[in-house]
Amino acid sequence: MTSAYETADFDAVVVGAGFAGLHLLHSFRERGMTVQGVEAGDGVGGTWYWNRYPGARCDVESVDYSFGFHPDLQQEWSWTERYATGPEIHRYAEFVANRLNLRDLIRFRTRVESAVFNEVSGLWVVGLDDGTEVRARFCVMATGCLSTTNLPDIEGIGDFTGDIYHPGRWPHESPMLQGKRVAVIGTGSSGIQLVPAVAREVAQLYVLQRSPNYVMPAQNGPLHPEQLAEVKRTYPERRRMSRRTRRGFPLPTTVTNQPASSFSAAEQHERLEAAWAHGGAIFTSTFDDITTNPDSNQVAADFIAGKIRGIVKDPAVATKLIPTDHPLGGKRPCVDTGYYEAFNRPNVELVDIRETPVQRITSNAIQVGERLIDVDVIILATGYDAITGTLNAIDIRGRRGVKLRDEWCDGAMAYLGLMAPKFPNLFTITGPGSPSVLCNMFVSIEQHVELVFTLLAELRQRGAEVVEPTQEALESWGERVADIADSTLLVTANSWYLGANVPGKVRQFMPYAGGMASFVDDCEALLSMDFEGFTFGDVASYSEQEAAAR
Ligand code: NA7
Repeated sequence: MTSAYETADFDAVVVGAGFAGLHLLHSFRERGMTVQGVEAGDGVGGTWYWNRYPGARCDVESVDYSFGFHPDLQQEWSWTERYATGPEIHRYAEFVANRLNLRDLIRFRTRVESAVFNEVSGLWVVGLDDGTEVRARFCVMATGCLSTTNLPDIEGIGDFTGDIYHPGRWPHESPMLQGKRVAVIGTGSSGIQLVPAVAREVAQLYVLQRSPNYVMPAQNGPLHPEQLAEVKRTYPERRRMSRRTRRGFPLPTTVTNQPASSFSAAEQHERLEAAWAHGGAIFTSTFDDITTNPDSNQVAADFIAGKIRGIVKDPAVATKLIPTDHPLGGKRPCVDTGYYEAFNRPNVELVDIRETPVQRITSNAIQVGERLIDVDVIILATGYDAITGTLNAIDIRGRRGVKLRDEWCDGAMAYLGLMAPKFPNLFTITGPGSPSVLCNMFVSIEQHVELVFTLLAELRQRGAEVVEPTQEALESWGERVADIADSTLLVTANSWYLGANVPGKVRQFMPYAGGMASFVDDCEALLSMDFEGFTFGDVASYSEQEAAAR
């Protein structure tokens, strides 16, 4: 029997150098373990490395969209705006990598193609696109929830002779759009951020909308030094509180824990007005039943419709911008600066492609119904194959060669969002079955990274070599995740949370919708019951079981 430690190149391999990857690399090294990071891009930052489109900005407040695990990081870094721009967040990623001296641990410009568990050595053999392999005892997928683009299959798209961009693959040398005729297809968060930024530059902007979305104002502004100093002074408590909330950041006073029905119509309006003035997607938590009670949801949705009518001067355009096909919060609410206002500009036209669909793309135009719209540039703000897309793109094989993508073909689920049976020592940070995208991603990431190291400490404590969840634990977790989602209105929208945006993808609500505080409680309860749902063993016993099974 070969010992795992004799043949491993590293104790761990971490796939991805976004924020999860950076936290993991630091944490492995801090524990005296050897680790290799692998990253497809030639820099750190993940989402913020790739998303360099005009207007890119976070929809969680900057002071909360940052690491809490290292006291020096949060004291040394100073955010300049309430909601940070993409470039500022990217600079923050670089600051973290430099400050913690992580770059030397990462192989950049290298894509992971496969990860295969060797049952004899108990090692993960990770295949890279340069033809080499890395062997490690632990393999952690820190590949991000929104990293594989969803590109529409529109007839003739290959014939277009102008430029086509996706926000998540925006050229690092930003293209000149001045004076151009530009079409944006897609009105999710990316499209909604792009539109006002691009409208200022271009000759003509066509916004091709299949479904309108609910958009709430960021009410962004500079962060004043006194505000920042107060946040820094209270950071430990702020981080602790963030884990005790649903969304992973402290709640403003505009949020009540009462249903809409406990207020008169005038009080409801007053509260919604205050939430609108406060800004951000937390508007959807103004009453505690907005995402569970259709009546409450309608009150808030009607309020937004009124705002849209008040901002957009052309009543016909305003009507088209008002969502009617999904409840507020059913799709990820968008946070903007100037989206609705952009439709008052003479060079911006809303094109309703639900009413009149795109027929095809020609060498220089998009054909919508009978109309040919001449354009120089097409921006495909059509989203991502979320949560599972990147994991399924890697050939991940566990015990007996079982493929993760086959295990997930009828619906993806990981125990606590982190581990799947038959895939020992493989971890999926913010994987399906965890709060991930429904929560501040930094809180989701930090909680999951801690969970990894809690499991590794237990492994060591037990003198075991491999940890994996049981099939029963996975199934019961999957039922819990589905039950929580079914108790909300979130399952009624054709959202990427459900995989509904990708043709052929199984329709299944992937994130844990009970909120971060509840998820933390669930995890702690299971771990306190002698690590309920996990099995700890050694490689030899697995190999013997496998030999017997054959
Ligand atoms: P989203 O939120 O998935 O939005 C994609 C948009 O593209 C949405 O309006 C879609 O309309 C539209 N879309 C997708 N496919 C097509 C086709 N084939 N034709 C026309 N329109 C299409 O992606 P984003 O990048 O904006 O945001 C993703 C997340 O990134 C965001 O929530 C933040 O967390 C950051 P649909 O609604 O499906 O009718």
